[in-house]
Amino acid sequence: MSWQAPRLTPSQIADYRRDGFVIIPGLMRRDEIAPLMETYEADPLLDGAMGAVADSSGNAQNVVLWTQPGDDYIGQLPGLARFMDAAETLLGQPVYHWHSKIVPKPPGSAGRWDWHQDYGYWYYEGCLLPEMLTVTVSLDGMARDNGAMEVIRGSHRYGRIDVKTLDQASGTDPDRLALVMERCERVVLEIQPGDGIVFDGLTLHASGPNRSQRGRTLLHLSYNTVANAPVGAGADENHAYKPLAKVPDEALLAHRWGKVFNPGRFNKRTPGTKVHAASPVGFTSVAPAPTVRVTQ
Ligand SMILES: O=C(O)CCC(=O)C(=O)O
Repeated sequence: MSWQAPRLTPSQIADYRRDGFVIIPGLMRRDEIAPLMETYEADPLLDGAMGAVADSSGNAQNVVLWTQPGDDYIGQLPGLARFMDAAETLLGQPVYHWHSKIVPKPPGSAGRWDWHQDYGYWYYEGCLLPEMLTVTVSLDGMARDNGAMEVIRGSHRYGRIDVKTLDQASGTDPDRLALVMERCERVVLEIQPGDGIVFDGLTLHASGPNRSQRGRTLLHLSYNTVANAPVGAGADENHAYKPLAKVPDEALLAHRWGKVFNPGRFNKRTPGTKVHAASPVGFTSVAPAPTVRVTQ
């Protein structure tokens, strides 16, 4: 196999440091993504594991989360060398898997992610330093009309901003957010299937409803530095340091996995509970938005 998975270039590293995010075209191949999308399209609730959190208007935003690596396709994703290498290059230290998510927006779904910094929540989960980031891959392409992710360029430099209750959900303190937005550019991340983004745990981000007839499905793989494993009252077992073995980049194409996901693969969520139990303000779990089979 002659294909080489991309590695960060010096100019991409410089972009990340300046902007708090960087786009990496072609981070996954479409034939690598295909088994996952075929499984999702055949069963958008992923054998009942798909959950949702309420946005500030109470709309369901679908999400499924996992923390444990494993020998299934989903379990191998966080360890893929290209993702871990990007995280270790940008954080400058060994990393471990914090958690990963699939975040679908079915066609016509209203759910949004209100503006937030991921570290706004991870702070309450016992991570003393904001040395955390997320590698995101678009599985089916995103644009303004299908709920593309948006970021605020350079917002990572403003440090941790308080999380506040926003009607039925939570998000970044709106007064502080407005001041940052006056000073920084808001960027809609319009990318193709397989393109990736890496963004800092302090980068403000959000996404809107899917007003299109196309799905919008993102894979988010979040990493923490080993030295920053959670401590104190907020620390929970799911996010504790566990070694993460690197998986060769060719593992997906070489079909070195059995099933797309094994039984019990995803973490459980109970509708009506706060997802971030340790945070004074969290996300409330609700029933998922109706899902439709996506045909494109
Ligand atoms: O998938 C998205 O649009 C954003 C997801 C997000 O911000 C999160 O999971 O924290």
